[in-house]
Amino acid sequence: MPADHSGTWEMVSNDKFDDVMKAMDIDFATRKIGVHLKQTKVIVQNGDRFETKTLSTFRNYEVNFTIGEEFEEHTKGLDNRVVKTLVTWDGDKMVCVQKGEKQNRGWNQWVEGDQLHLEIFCENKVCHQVFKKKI
Ligand code: VLZ
Repeated sequence: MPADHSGTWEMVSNDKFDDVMKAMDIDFATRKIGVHLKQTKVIVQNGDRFETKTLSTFRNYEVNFTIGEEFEEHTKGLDNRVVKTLVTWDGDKMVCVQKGEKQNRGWNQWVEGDQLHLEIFCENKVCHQVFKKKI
């Protein structure tokens, strides 16, 4: 049984998101707004199939994937690149590798109690986001 990431999760902290946006070459104006957003993560999990939405007042980001199946991801509204994405399980941790122009790009996501943790990395920068499960 894989870990259960499903639910609606509300952001409680977002450490070094600006650094990661900068590493992705996201422009100053977008970063100024982006860094203050309270993101909401909506995850629907059906076995190995995931539908995810990251929502905010400024921009939404949607990505759907199946564990173990590489796909082409368009990071629309984020840094607008095309990457080859693969998500796998490392125990209860979800590990995502995004191959493309940027080195060491991807994210790790795991659940601790009623919190969802997400590390987003790009080049030598790491952002740590924490979300709390909405009841
Ligand atoms: O997360 O890929 O949870 O499956 C941020 C949008 C989206 C709002 C971040 C800010 C995407 C826009 C992170 C300002 C530029 C991501 C996955 C794991 C989704």
